[in-house]
Amino acid sequence: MKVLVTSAWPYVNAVPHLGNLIGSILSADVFARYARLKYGKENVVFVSGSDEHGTPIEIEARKRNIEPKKLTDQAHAYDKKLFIDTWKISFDNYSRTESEVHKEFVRNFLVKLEKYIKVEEDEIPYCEKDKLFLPDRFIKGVCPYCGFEDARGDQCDNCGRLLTPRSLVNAKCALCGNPPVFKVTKHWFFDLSEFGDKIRDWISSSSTMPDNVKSVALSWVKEGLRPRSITRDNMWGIPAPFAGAENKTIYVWFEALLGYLSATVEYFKNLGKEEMWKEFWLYNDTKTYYFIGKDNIPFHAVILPAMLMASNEKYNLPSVIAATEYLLYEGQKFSKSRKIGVWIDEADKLMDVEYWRFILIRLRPEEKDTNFTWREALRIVNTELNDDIGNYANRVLSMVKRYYDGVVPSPKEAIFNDEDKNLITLIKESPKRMGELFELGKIKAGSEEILKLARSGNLYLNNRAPWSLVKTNKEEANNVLYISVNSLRTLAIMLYPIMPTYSSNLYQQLGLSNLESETWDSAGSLKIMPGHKIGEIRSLFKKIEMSPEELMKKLDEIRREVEKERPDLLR
Ligand code: MET
Repeated sequence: MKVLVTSAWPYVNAVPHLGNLIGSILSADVFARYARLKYGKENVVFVSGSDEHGTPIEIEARKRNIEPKKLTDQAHAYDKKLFIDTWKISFDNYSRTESEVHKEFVRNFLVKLEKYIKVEEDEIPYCEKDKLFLPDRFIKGVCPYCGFEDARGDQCDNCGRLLTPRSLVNAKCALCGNPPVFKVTKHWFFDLSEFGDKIRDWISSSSTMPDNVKSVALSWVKEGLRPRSITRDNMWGIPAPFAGAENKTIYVWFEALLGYLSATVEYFKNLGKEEMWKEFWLYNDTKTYYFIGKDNIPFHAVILPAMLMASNEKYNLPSVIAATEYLLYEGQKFSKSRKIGVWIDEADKLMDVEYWRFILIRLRPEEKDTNFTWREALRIVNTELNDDIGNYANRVLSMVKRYYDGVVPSPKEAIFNDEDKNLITLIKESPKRMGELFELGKIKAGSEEILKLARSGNLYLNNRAPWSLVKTNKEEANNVLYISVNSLRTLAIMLYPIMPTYSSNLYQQLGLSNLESETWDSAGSLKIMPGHKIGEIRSLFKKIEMSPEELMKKLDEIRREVEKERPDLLR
């Protein structure tokens, strides 16, 4: 079986914040790391990239009077480094929509949709001062649904509704602020109307698609799918491949979505295995996972599948679209302009990145919007990570060292009692349950299994008290430590997708090496044998001794420095 893992392509014109990170890329990374252990490294490909076209960048470039590509080159490099080097995101390919492979793929793909493409005249707002059509974000105004003051021509950032420029109240040119006129221009439309039934049948029959995704897709279909314009009069973008559309570019969503395909093509091309991408897109025995924020559901659950269907190539449709709800920051929306939140180039200077990864997975807004608070972040590190997991590991390892000179004792199965057997069952079942939840896109729920196992292990030690058993009943003490040392191997493997370095550290303390060569399916077996010598012990995690107020104060200091270093586009 092949597994394709994708995460939404971040717009390159803003540094992602922690909500963006957990919504897409970090969740996808945790899943990809799990999938490699479960299905084998060679059967998993994880792609994403920078979404770098679109009006906001063209606006910025115009304001600064430089080429948009200059701005995106810098910003792409900045983001890519942050993801890969700082946040340990294990992309197989982090591409960009300016990649030549992508541009060529998009142009070839779109001409294949010919049957469903219509040319129509459309009235587009036009700024007479700037001599420019004003699609999407070139135009701003008040959202007709929620009254948000800063809505864009294509979508309201507040309520998430898709908009048309006509529907905006008090529309203004985003560059000069003057009201636009409406001018007639020709555009190329992708006619989605034929795909309503197909999308409904596909999504409602899926047993793996999460409910929030199903309900958005079905309500779209119910409202009726209409032709959507896929061309723009912008200069910055991929030139439209249609005859007569030489001066137009492709609307950013219709090409960025194809990045999932083109980045897979590019990955294998770079490996010199040009045909192999097809195994991930055209063969039946593949599962495809998309990790996105909820505002992106219509594009992934309706538009992308419709494009794939329309191409007539039998591409695999998404198996699981794991769409998160929103992460709030201390009760408020993240806001760049109001500096509410934490950004991914700041967070790593405040706290260990793997601690962050754990915090964010534990706060992943899986069922509902979730509030990030510093108090909760500290609780997660100090209680869950340090006490529940770290102390448990340390208790077990120290006892093996103290009572057995670091050598794992021999169990005697005939005298296993119920508590022994229960922990063995939990060792066996926890990774299995975690994997099943992960495969439904439930990453936070899956992570719960780690804590359940660690807490049960702690209780087991308390109840069985091996420190006194060693004096009164050595055989039972042997059993307890044999079983609990094995539970640590299980825990290390389960922790790996979230905390790759710390889990490897635990694995080494167990006297084992190369955690990445483990398999998920073996995580629940008791593979540490009697006579095995454990490694050197040290405490795994440290408590954070700062208060929320102190952390926030330090963040302010960090922010002042970081903002100076950001590339132009990201200031
Ligand atoms: N750039 C989009 C966003 O951040 C996602 C594109 S996914 C192909 O919402």
